[in-house]
Amino acid sequence: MPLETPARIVRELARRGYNAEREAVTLLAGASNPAAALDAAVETAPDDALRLTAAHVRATFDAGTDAPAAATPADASTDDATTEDSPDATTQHPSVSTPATPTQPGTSDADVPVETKGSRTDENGESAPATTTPISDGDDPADADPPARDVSVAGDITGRSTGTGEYGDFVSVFRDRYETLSGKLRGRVNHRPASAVADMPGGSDAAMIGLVNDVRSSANGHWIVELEDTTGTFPCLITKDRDIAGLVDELLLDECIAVEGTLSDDAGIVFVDALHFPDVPRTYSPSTADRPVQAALVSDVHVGSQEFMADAWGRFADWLHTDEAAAVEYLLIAGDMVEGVGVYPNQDEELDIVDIYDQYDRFSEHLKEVPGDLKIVMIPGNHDAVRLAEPQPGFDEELREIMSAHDPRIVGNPSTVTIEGVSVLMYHGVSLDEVIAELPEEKASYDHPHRAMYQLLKKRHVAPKYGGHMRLAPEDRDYLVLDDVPDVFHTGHVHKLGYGKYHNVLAVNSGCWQAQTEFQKSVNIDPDAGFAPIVDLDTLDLTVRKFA
Ligand code: D5M
Ligand code: FE
Ligand code: ZN
Repeated sequence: MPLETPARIVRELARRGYNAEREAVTLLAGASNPAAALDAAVETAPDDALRLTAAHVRATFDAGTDAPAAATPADASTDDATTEDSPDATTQHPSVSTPATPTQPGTSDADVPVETKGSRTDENGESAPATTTPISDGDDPADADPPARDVSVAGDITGRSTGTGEYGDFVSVFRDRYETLSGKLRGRVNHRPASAVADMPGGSDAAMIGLVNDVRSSANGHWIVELEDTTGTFPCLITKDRDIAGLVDELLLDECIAVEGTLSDDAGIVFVDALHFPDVPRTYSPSTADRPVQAALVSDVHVGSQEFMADAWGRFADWLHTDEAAAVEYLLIAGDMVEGVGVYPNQDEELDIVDIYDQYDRFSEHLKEVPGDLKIVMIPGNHDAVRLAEPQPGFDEELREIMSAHDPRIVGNPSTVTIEGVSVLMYHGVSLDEVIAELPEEKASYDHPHRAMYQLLKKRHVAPKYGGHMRLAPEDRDYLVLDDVPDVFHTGHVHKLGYGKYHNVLAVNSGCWQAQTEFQKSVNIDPDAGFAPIVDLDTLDLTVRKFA
């Protein structure tokens, strides 16, 4: 097998039982005879080495076994694009040979199917300096371990599930939802419990905080929103001619809101003047990294599906080995690693791999194509082999073992992971289908999935509406609440690329690596496949790269 691309080198090293430093791979790719250089480097490495370092490779070069074909490894990979089996490598493949050229084919605005809400950078302005190699200092490469990349995790159900699915669990989860979210609203309204509102004199000012229990229209076209708190329920009337009537179509059952208004003369209903969502403060100021470092945000790989785009994934993995991607130190994967089995009716007709464990084996092989020093974080999705009900715990021991090659951090769905001081809320996104189905087109749609994400931020809950698509596993608390505001919100699931900023929070729905399925064809879902959104963690700017 010719070893002209970094991904092939990584695969070959993995086959021989080695992880590799990114710089080691770059050096091997730059050798005049990569295969011979790889053989020599493996020879040179100590028997107990698990990780091939740049030092091992340099040692073989110094010994004269092989040498870089050109002055820089990057130059040496110039002909990669022509040897790749990509049908249109010249137009779509991000160049691996010329870092930071003024115009990158495949990364122009035309490739990005959605709006930019001011968060995107100039496509080239933020690429990593071509000359930096942050992985090793080069002076003392013998012990050049990558910098410790600290990933801290919050809100992860993994190992903490206590739910038995009994009625009492639902009571505690909704009580916790109410407690947490009403806390966000308490300072803004002078609210009374439902039971107390009923006892107030007619005509009083009245405010309430509750979970939306029902929304119905009255005979004359006004809206009656029934709110529930821990003391009972109370009806609230929103008249159709008020501005706030425009917010009624955003309401989802079970979300927490506050209303202010006047009690009717018979004290039977509140006439609403103002409606509040828990929301993210407009002035929210996200944290950023204190060095130039990037994270790639992907999801929905769907390995095992006939439509999994192995070539596009391979190009992405190759690109991650280039100097241009040197600052990409994190890879976050927001669910649907594999296609799974029995997820949807007739899904088996489009399976390439029918056994779920074989799917994870193959996924793991594809994951090995990315640089071994990337810090990988992953959560499961609805196609993965964990319980479907949310919050979903991270993969079990058997699956972790299969995917252990790059020592990924495996957490539940949802989880908030903090990298370089930036908190990233990772959520697969099943509730997005619901939000898009229920809200008017301009507020949430498959073409603008980030707008549906804005709604979740506004409601401070990743899956407000219980029932329908969303299955809830009741736990002792509501893991789906956004108690803290994240700096970045990362979802997938709907297979559409979309991103923008909501009250300074960067929302990214990351597309997929699966071409259109028969089902998607039948319902006109046109997936955005083969894109990798790359976030600058020091500025929260986003660049989208296309590999399909
Ligand atoms: O789902 C990808 C997207 O496609 C998501 O918006 C749900 C939708 N989808 C895909 N297949 C089906 C079927 N069979 N029924 C309903 N909705 C579907 P993902 O779960 O990531 O494959
Ligand atoms: Fe998916
Ligand atoms: Zn999904």
